Amino acid sequence: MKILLMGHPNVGKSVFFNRLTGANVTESNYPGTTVDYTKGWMKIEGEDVEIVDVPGTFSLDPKDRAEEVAVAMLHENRDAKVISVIDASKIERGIYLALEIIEEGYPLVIALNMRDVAEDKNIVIDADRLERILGIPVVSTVAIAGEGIKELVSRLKEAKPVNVEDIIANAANASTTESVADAGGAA
Ligand SMILES: Nc1nc2c(ncn2[C@@H]2O[C@H](COP(=O)(O)OP(=O)(O)OP(=O)(O)O)[C@@H](O)[C@H]2O)c(=O)[nH]1
Ligand SMILES: [Mg+2]
Repeated sequence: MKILLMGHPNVGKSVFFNRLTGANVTESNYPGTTVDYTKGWMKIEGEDVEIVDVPGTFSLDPKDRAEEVAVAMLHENRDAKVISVIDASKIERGIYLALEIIEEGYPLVIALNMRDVAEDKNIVIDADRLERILGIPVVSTVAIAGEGIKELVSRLKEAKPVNVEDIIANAANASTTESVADAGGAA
């Protein structure tokens, strides 16, 4: 199995990578470019799994060479699972990339990283609710402290392709349920 760590620049992908892999990592130059990336290995339930620290990208519509490499790496690995690392304090920006990757049919889990930074800004994200809407695992993490990493790994087996139409339907349902609940509460 191969796992791609993907997300915006500076969201903690490499901290995740270092926590997941051991000493056995190799840094390579993506062919024909000056863009470097790192890959390594870990064992999950006895299986050797390759982990790739993909260069940061804001979207799948690349704006520079590093983003081109990130998108190419995704497309070269059609059978990979993706750990989508999102800065929980800037979730509305990060979720867009995750949705693009979901739309292309990749099985994905979301790490809502930097929960500590989000909390400092009084941002609290209901990971369970987001998980119900997206239909894939969403785990809050603080990568620098190792928090949530084990849970994230244990839930990788639940990563599955989801239909964007289903997500839209779930989101519509969730907001209806919420407004009904709010109305009930106010009555
Ligand atoms: N407070 C806090 N800082 C974090 C957390 N995770 C990572 N960081 C810090 O955020 C910065 C960026 O982390 P990196 O792992 O280098 O981010 P990256 O996604 O690999 O960035 P690029 O390789 O540039 O795309 C570093 O200073 C990390 O120490 C977290 O959960 N909480
Ligand atoms: Mg990095």
